[in-house]
Amino acid sequence: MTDDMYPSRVGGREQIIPRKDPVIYADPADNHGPLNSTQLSFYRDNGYLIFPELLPQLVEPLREETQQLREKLAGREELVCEPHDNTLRTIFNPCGFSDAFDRFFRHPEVLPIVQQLLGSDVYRMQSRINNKPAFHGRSFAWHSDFETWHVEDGMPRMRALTAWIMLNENHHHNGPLYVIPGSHKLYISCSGETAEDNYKSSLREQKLGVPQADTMREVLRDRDIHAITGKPGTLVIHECNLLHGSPDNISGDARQVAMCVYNSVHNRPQAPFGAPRPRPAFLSSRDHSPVTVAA
Ligand code: 6CS
Ligand code: FE
Repeated sequence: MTDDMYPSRVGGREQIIPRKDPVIYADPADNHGPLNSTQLSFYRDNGYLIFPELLPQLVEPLREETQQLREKLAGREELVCEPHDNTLRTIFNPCGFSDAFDRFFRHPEVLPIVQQLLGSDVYRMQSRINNKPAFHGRSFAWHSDFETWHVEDGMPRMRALTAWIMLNENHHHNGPLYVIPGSHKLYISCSGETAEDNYKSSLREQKLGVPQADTMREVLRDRDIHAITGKPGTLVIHECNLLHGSPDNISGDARQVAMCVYNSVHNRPQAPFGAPRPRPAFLSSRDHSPVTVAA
């Protein structure tokens, strides 16, 4: 294992340490990517980008496909339920089981943005559909995805991001994603230790890698919370270390999004930095071959 630049859950006390990696890996001399300099600086400063209603025509086919995946994957580990009942919380690896999702996450309007930000070819590490059912959908605690991927999957550096599309309207009442703009520049090294197979409970309710209240108070002292809302077909990109979470959905509308995690081919996982063994492939793909734009 190489040096651990972002130790977490390795027996220390919780603390905030600075990010040591760039946010944008695009070559500054190369201005051929789809994002302009205003978008690049927004992403650098805030850690996310929103493209309102970018691909509305793809929403209906992807919603139909979601319904089929529920049936196709019944009884498998890829389906994860809510913490307190058996309503569906997450469908993992839609890209592995559906051509429509596979093509969507290689779409010519999506993949080049990802490649520009990460400055390289990328592979798809994880994909998921988050369902947030009406009345039953429970919160996601504040967390950095990178913390989990580093500790449990062995992702060495911050050179990854998540792209996601809203499959229905995400509004203020159905448990939208909350982000803390700028928080991707801090790393929260957490306390605790990761037991074997932590993922079996963490995907229903994450308890490790969740910063304590005092730490969050410190983060929020000079930062705000922003709720990401939008119409169906809105695309969002968020940086792997951006602090985010979401509240319970007590409204009558589900809140459905499809997400894909892209990692640079130059940032392949090593042995986990704080867990006994790597998580299964449906959470961290073993196929590191670069993805290409769909025809
Ligand atoms: O486990 C994962 O890879 C993702 N899921 C959760 C609930 N937290 C960390 C990360 O976003
Ligand atoms: Fe997350």
